[in-house]
Amino acid sequence: MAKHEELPVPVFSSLEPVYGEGSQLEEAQLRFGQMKSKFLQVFGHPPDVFARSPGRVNLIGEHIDYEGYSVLPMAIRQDTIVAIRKHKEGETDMLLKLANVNDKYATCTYPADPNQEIDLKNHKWGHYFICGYKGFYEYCKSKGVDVGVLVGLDVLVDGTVPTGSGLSSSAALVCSSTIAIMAAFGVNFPKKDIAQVTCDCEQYVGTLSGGMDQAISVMAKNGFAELIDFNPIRATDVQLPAGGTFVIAHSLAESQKAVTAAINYNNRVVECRLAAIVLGIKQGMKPQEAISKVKTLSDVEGLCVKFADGHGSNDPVLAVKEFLKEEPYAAEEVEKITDKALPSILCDNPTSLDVLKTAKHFKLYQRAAHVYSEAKRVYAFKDAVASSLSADEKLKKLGDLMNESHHSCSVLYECSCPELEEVVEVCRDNGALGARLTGAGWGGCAVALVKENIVPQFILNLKEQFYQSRMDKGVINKNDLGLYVFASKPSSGAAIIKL
Ligand code: NG1
Ligand code: MG
Repeated sequence: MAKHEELPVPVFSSLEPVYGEGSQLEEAQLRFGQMKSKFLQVFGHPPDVFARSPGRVNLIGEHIDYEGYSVLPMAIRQDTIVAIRKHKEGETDMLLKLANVNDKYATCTYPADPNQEIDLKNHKWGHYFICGYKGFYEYCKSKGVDVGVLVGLDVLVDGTVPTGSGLSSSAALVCSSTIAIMAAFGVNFPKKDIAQVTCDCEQYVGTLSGGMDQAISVMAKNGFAELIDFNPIRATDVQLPAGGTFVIAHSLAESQKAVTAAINYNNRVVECRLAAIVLGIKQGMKPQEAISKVKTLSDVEGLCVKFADGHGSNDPVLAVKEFLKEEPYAAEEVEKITDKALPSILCDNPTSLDVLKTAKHFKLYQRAAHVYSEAKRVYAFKDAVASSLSADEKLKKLGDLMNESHHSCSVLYECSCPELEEVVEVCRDNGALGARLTGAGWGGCAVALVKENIVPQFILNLKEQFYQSRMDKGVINKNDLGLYVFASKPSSGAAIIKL
């Protein structure tokens, strides 16, 4: 049997396989019905096909995907649906027309040209569709797949993943767009290839992001979290222990990923790259060799052999302590070690070069210590799940690892913010076994592991202790509370739906 990730995206002719039954199915029926009529109203034709892709919550493994390390997310039920219609031959309108169910997102139009440049100075929600559009054509070209002449596309989008929340609304949109385009052109590809293409093409919006969000959105399976490995992308099912539930709680600070947070995010990616190069050189690589070969901290992990912990395993965290200094490095200090100016080290990527315009110093020790320790926690989490511990002991261990992860994100990686610290604290005070920020951070959501039997009371307490004062101040509307704090089960991945 072909491996799950080798299979193409599943195609369904009804909503049940994706949305199950009960209220979730009813909601979905309503959404698809509304999309059909809105599509007809806006474009004068019905859509050919729909694609959907979910958001995700990362349980553990933060800011390490772009360093080549495995992460452990699960898909959530909130998703993005893209309805699409490919123009027929004879329709001369060579445009991609993008409409959104949500009035907040104005209709936008782009040329039907896969080589177009995305205007990063002028951020628009439609840019994410264009990422997928470019990625689709690049993939087809690399595989020699002929999809015919360029034609216009009509597109309608409906997303329920809260934006700027660390729940990957962006990847849900890029993945559902890419898959909808595939379906409109009558092709389908292995899920692992789509995960790679969407990961690469989301970078067109100007973030040096890793591949976690797209991988889980495309490859998730109902009922399982997934251990996602990179290079090549692979997903391994992780069955979470019984009796525990993950509760997602928004800090109500919006992480403006495409605008401001991208600066922080890209800054961390560059710091990790420099830390990796310096670690390589300190452990015997020639500067020129390190500069050309070392891209990520995982590239130099193998050099840390001297630091056996007494049990035969090597600990890169010890190498960080030995070879990097805790004080931030000035650019000149790094250049002294690398024997090369930073702009010429980072010249292979214009986004990295941009970071140098604002970054004045580089916290190599802290960033590398976070990445290596977080990578270990992901495996410890997976091992605990698979161990012979009792369900209660497992939950306790997972909670501890989540707490350690948060501490490392907060103190070493500095990707938290006061609101996230507060919501994490409130979760722990109310009996969470563990709580941590999830996603890129600098705002967005926390995820808490909570014993199933206390979940309703836990959520009530959060409402009282964290959200009530914000509702009083009008930060959020009482009726929307369910969008900001909710329990989540592992949901299914991307699908093509032909109704
Ligand atoms: P979100 O939470 O979507 O901003 C980002 C990156 C991930 C990963 C996490 C941090 C994108 C598309 N995704 O997620 O690849 O690095 O931050 O673990 O930028
Ligand atoms: Mg994102």
